This record gives sequence, structure tokens and C-alpha cells, in this order.
Amino acid sequence: MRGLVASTLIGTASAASLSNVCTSSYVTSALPASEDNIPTGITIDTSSVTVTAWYNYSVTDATFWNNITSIDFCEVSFAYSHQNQDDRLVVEYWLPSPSNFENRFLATGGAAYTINNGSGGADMAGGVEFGAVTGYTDGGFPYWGSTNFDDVFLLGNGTANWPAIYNWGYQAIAEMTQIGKGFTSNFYDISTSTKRSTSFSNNTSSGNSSGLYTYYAGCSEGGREGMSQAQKAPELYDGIIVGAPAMRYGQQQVNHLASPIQIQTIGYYPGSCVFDTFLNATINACDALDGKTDGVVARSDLCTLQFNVSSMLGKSYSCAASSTTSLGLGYGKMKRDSSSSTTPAQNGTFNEQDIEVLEDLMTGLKDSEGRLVYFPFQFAGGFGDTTVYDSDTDSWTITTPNTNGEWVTKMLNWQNVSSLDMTGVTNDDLKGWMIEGMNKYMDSMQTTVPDLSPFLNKGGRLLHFHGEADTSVPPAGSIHYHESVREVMYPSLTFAQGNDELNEWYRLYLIPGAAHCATNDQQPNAGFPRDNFAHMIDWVENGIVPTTINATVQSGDLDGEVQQVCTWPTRPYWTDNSTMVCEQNATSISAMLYDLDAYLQPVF
Ligand SMILES: *[C@@H]1O[C@H](CO)[C@@H](O)[C@H](O)[C@H]1NC(C)=O
Ligand SMILES: *[C@@H]1O[C@H](CO)[C@@H](O)[C@H](O)[C@H]1NC(C)=O
Ligand SMILES: *[C@@H]1O[C@H](CO)[C@@H](O)[C@H](O)[C@H]1NC(C)=O
Ligand SMILES: *[C@@H]1O[C@H](CO)[C@@H](O)[C@H](O)[C@H]1NC(C)=O
Ligand SMILES: *[C@@H]1O[C@H](CO)[C@@H](O)[C@H](O)[C@H]1NC(C)=O
Ligand SMILES: *[C@@H]1O[C@H](CO)[C@@H](O)[C@H](O)[C@H]1NC(C)=O
Ligand SMILES: *[C@@H]1O[C@H](CO)[C@@H](O)[C@H](O)[C@H]1NC(C)=O
Ligand SMILES: *[C@@H]1O[C@H](CO)[C@@H](O)[C@H](O)[C@H]1NC(C)=O
Ligand SMILES: *[C@@H]1O[C@H](CO)[C@@H](O)[C@H](O)[C@H]1NC(C)=O
Ligand SMILES: *[C@@H]1O[C@H](CO)[C@@H](O)[C@H](O)[C@H]1NC(C)=O
Ligand SMILES: *[C@@H]1O[C@H](CO)[C@@H](O)[C@H](O)[C@H]1NC(C)=O
Ligand SMILES: *[C@@H]1O[C@H](CO)[C@@H](O)[C@H](O)[C@H]1NC(C)=O
Ligand SMILES: [Ca+2]
Repeated sequence: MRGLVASTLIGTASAASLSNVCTSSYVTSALPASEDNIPTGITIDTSSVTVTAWYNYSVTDATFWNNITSIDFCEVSFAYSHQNQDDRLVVEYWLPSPSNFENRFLATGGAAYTINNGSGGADMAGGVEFGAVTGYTDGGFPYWGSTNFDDVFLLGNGTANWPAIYNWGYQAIAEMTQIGKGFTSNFYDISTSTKRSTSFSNNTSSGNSSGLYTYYAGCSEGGREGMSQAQKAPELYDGIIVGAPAMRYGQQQVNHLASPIQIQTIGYYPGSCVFDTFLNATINACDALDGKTDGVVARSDLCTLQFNVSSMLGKSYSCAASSTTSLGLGYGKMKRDSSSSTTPAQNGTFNEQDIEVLEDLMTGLKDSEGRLVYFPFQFAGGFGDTTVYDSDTDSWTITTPNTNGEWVTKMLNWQNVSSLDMTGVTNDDLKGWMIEGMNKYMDSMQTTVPDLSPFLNKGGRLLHFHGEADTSVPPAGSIHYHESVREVMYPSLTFAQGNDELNEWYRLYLIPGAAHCATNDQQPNAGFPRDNFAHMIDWVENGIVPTTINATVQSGDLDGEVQQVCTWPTRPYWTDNSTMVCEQNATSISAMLYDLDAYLQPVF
């Protein structure tokens, strides 16, 4: 295969134009074979190859990327199957013009229950802009009838689709990357070219695509998928970018039900105006704690320490009637239902029961013994789902679980039932479901392996970010995993020394004011990271450590301003209202660390 490619393209790889190589015959000749290090036992269906050339393709207003105004690439897809398995997975690759190819491959992932098209599909184009071949997989799900994992999870009542579960867990993306590396090497004929030197890795024998820098980027479910690659396929990647990873899957899926069930357990149902007024009060009270009054709470840790929830007692609230549409399928959302509801005008004053509910939500899910089961969201962020107005009864009730309930009916109970009856469900039930999911899917979807030594030892770099105002995946959960890696890999070092070691290769950034894989309407002056791939390339290929990362303001008066984000465990503080320092404060750090003491086994 390689000989054939070389003879077609020898000496012309970088000079070839897109139209020369973006043809069925050339693409078919470049398909990888077993000597190209692709997974053993897979068969590519050569008749399935599709090839389309794109010119002047653009993507604007993509949250994760700067505007892409004009890229040319070859879009290629083909199917493959596994030996002795009745399956069919389709992979897709976008290959830049040979003259723009920079010896890079970028794997991309999904969101919610889709395995691809994360970041609104922009990651594919974003990588091409940097001279990378980009790739995604369909996980084989359409072969079972749907592009969504939750639709193909059950083969029937009582029968889990284990191949689909493992494809989702980590395998399909790892295979897509491995096949993509072989394909890329053949397509550009880089098999004999040398990898440009890096500051840390001279290992050019790790696979036959070693002339290729290999990356991953994704957020939410895509973030979990990135973590799965660092944990389960570390040999494939040089750099992995993960945002707000929904990685502690057993807990995370059930945690979408936590706020409503905590409210139901207390048995008092505040209206939306109580939650909205509280959120605004925390933003207003905590804005200046970071030293800069800009509407952004860059120190939710200080807000946790200093905002006294009971200070709201007796404060008045008032909201006009409105009709709202709940969050639909955004690229970062874990659920994909969208529903409209109307709320009546509300006014009143915060009473003792309002305070009890707010204090309970702001301290996380606890079992009936008062032990912590899961992390709260940060102050000045929000609550996720809470209550909705029921016009039939003219009263407030908890939100219906929508697809979040499916996790229990389908993925835990293995019944093809999509709605979950929340009547009588307690905090202890949620804890039981979290433990059940964690154990059932420990090696497929839980994605919390804390020993990343294989990834470290091959020279891998991990850039992990999380919006501090995320109300889908708690930021404290990202910190908890980072802490687990530190404690497992550097058990004899102090907190400071362990973090120094970790920061050489695995860095975590909390993005002030950012929502779940998205900008935040409530804090419009907060930046969102758009240069992560550029930072990762600098880190891997040039040894430039991203001490801080860029975050670009994407709306409002400061639109376009590029801010800097500190690396955990440092936190930003603005002196004189203008100069940012990344400071460390033990009290602040402890305000973001939680002990999940409701479990008998470690939860990483
Ligand atoms: C791409 O855009 C450039 C500049 O606008 C134009 O000159 C060129 O013809 C376009 N190419 C194609 C293939 O449309
Ligand atoms: C990106 O493109 C959109 C649509 O063309 C435009 O409104 C926006 O100003 C552009 N942003 C930047 C930073 O150039
Ligand atoms: C990817 O997501 C975007 C934004 O949600 C959507 O417009 C586009 O159709 C999706 N593409 C595919 C292939 O699903
Ligand atoms: C699967 O089980 C649910 C109830 O648990 C039932 O409603 C449904 O009809 C069953 N489906 C089949 C095909 O047996
Ligand atoms: C890589 O090779 C260069 C040149 O031989 C050497 O200076 C450098 O220390 C090596 N790096 C590692 C991580 O071994
Ligand atoms: C280079 O990578 C290969 C494959 O991952 C591994 O087996 C080998 O130990 C590595 N060599 C060094 C010197 O790290
Ligand atoms: C990579 O391919 C070359 C020939 O192109 C071969 O000599 C070499 O042994 C291969 N290396 C690995 C690690 O497979
Ligand atoms: C909260 O603040 C936002 C933005 O300033 C405002 O639009 C909204 O009406 C406020 N909500 C309440 C309940 O005060
Ligand atoms: C508050 O609600 C009560 C009863 O719904 C109503 O009579 C009153 O006018 C409202 N007050 C304000 C300031 O909206
Ligand atoms: C960060 O932003 C600055 C200012 O816009 C820019 O010059 C720099 O290239 C960006 N860094 C990366 C890694 O993209
Ligand atoms: C800090 O800067 C903001 C935005 O420029 C300004 O509105 C505010 O008044 C300043 N505060 C102080 C104390 O200077
Ligand atoms: C750390 O932060 C806490 C809480 O704001 C504050 O009381 C303490 O003075 C700070 N310590 C240092 C050394 O900055
Ligand atoms: Ca501020």
C-alpha cells in the first residue's frame, strides 16, 4: 500500500493540489492496511469510500474557535467492520490541501448522547485551519438505527448493547484516530519523514505515523471522550484538550436529577424568581471579590467562603410573568429536550424554607446521614434544573427529568422506557443509582482512571478546562479528578510539589464566569477559551508551557478582548482593578475541594 501511494505522489506531496489528491482513486489507494499500524482484525469497506472537495469553507461565531474564513479540504468517509462482529462504523476525515498540511492530526468528539459533531461541528474545521487532518466516528450507532447512543444502548429489554457501550466508552474514537493516522501518513506520504524535534520527546518509534503530531479536542461528553483517550489509548496522542468532561459518568448522569430531588426531599418548592434573584445577588455580591468590578465572578471560591446564604432572609423578590424555553440540544448540553413553559408574575420575600433549599443546593447532594454524595455547582453559577410552574395546579413543582431519567430506566434498569417517575425518589435513591452506574460501567464509561503514567511516559500533554459557572457538570468534579491524579501519581509529594510536577504535563484551568462549554449570558464580560489548540501546539511542538491560556470575550462591550486564565490551583486577582496576578491561597483552595464521604470505596 505504501509503495503504491509513494509512487503516485512521490516527491510531490506538498506540491500536489487538493484537486489532484481529492479523488476516489487516490483516496482508495491511500486507505491504510495492516502494515500501517491500524487495529488488527478490522476490514475497511473500500466500496464505501466517499470523497468531496471543499473550497473556501468558513465557520463563524464558533465558541471554541476564531472565525474560520476560507479553508480548503478533502472530506473523506468510509466504513469498517470488526472480525466476527456484525457491525459497521463510519469514520470521516477532513484533509487540508497538501500545501497547508502541517503534520498534525486532530481527533474530535461529541456532546450529550452524540459521539461526534461536538462544538457544533466546528472542531473539524478548526483543526483544518491549523493544518491538521481532523476526524470523527459515528461509533457504529447508525448501523443499529440511530446516531444517538441512548437510542441504541438497548438491543431489547434486559439486553445491553455492549459493543455500542465500549465504542462509546473509548474504543470507537481510539480506532478512528489509529486508522486516521495511518490514512494521513499514506495520503501525504509522510511515512519516511522525520518528526520535528520537540523539547521533551525523541521517541519516533511509537508507531508508524510518528511523523504526525496527534491531538484530541472536545467538551462535555467530548471532554469525557478526551479523558478516555488519555486513560485507555495514551499511546495514540501527543496532546489532549478536554473541556468540562462528563467523566464520572455514573455520578454525572444521575446528578442531573440532584437539584429537583433535593427540593422534593425538603418538600418545599420555591418559584424560579427565588433562584434567579439569588443568582443575581451572588453575582453582584461577589463580582468585586476578585479585585475587578466587571460583572464577572472570577473567584467563586471567595464567593463560597464569604456569601452568607441566610443573609437573603427577608429580602424581596419580584419577577414579571414570562414564557421560557428550557435548554435544548446545545453542543455542550447533556440533555436534548426542549420544552416551553410559562411562569406567572412572582413576588415575595425570601423565607426560612427558601433559605433551607438554597443552602442545601449550594452544599451538594447529601445522603440521609448528611454525608456528601456529589459536588454542588459553584456560587454565582446556578443550579441546573430546579422547579417549573404547573398551570393545572397553579403551583410550583420539580422539573420532569426528560432524557436525564433515561439513564435510570435504560442504562441502569435495562428497560426500554424513556420516562422516569420521580415520585417518592429520595437523595438516598440517587446515591444508590450513582454507585450502581459507577460499578456497572467502571471499565467502559466511568472514565476516572487516575494513573496517567502511560500518557505521561510517552510525552503526552493534557489541557483540561472547565467553566466556573457551569451548571451541567460541576467544576469541583474536574478539580477532584485532578486531585486524584496528583494523589495517585505523586503520593509522597506535598500539595504544592505534586502540582508543580503535574503542571509539567497536565494543567487544569477554571474559566471565570463561563457556562457549560459555552459563554454565559449572566456574565457577558467573561472570556471563553478559543486558542486552546494553538496553546497545545505550542506546548507539544515547541515546548512552550501554557502558563495562562487565552479566553476571548464573545459579546457585549468588551467583545474581542483576550483575557488570561490562571492554572489551578492558582486563582486570579486583579490589583488596582487592572493587573491580574495568579495567586495561591490555602483557604481558597480548600473551598473548592470536597470529600465524597458517602462512599465506602474511593471515587476518583
Ligand atoms: C475562493 O475564494 C477566492 C477569494 O475570494 C477566489 O479567488 C477563489 O476563486 C475561490 N475558490 C473557489 C474554488 O471557489
Ligand atoms: C466572525 O464572523 C461574524 C459573522 O461574519 C462576525 O459578526 C464577527 O464579528 C466575526 N468575529 C470576529 C472576531 O472577527
Ligand atoms: C452539527 O451541529 C450543528 C450545530 O448544532 C448543526 O447545524 C449541524 O447540522 C450538525 N452537523 C451534523 C453533521 O450533524
Ligand atoms: C420493555 O419493558 C417495558 C416495561 O418495563 C414495557 O413497557 C415494554 O413493552 C417492553 N418492551 C418489549 C418489546 O417487551
Ligand atoms: C532529545 O534529544 C536531544 C538531542 O539529542 C537531547 O538534547 C534531549 O535531551 C533529548 N530529550 C529527551 C527527552 O530525551
Ligand atoms: C517509545 O515508544 C514505544 C511505543 O510507544 C515504547 O515501546 C518505547 O518504550 C518508547 N521508548 C522510549 C525511549 O521511551
Ligand atoms: C514503520 O515503517 C517503516 C517502513 O516504512 C518500517 O521500517 C518500521 O519498522 C516501521 N516501524 C514501526 C514501529 O512499525
Ligand atoms: C438578573 O440579572 C439579569 C441581568 O442583569 C436581569 O436581566 C434579570 O432580570 C435579573 N433577574 C432577577 C430575578 O433579578
Ligand atoms: C405581588 O403579588 C400580589 C399577589 O399576587 C399582588 O397583589 C401584588 O400587586 C404584587 N406586588 C407587586 C409589587 O408586584
Ligand atoms: C493569545 O492571544 C494573543 C492576543 O490576541 C495572541 O497574540 C496570541 O497568539 C494568543 N495565543 C495563542 C496560543 O493563540
Ligand atoms: C474598575 O473597572 C471597572 C471597569 O473599567 C469600572 O467600572 C470600575 O468603576 C472600576 N473600579 C474601581 C474601584 O476603580
Ligand atoms: C486567603 O483568603 C482568605 C479568604 O478570603 C483570607 O481570609 C486570607 O487572608 C487570604 N490569605 C492570604 C495569605 O492571602
Ligand atoms: Ca469581577
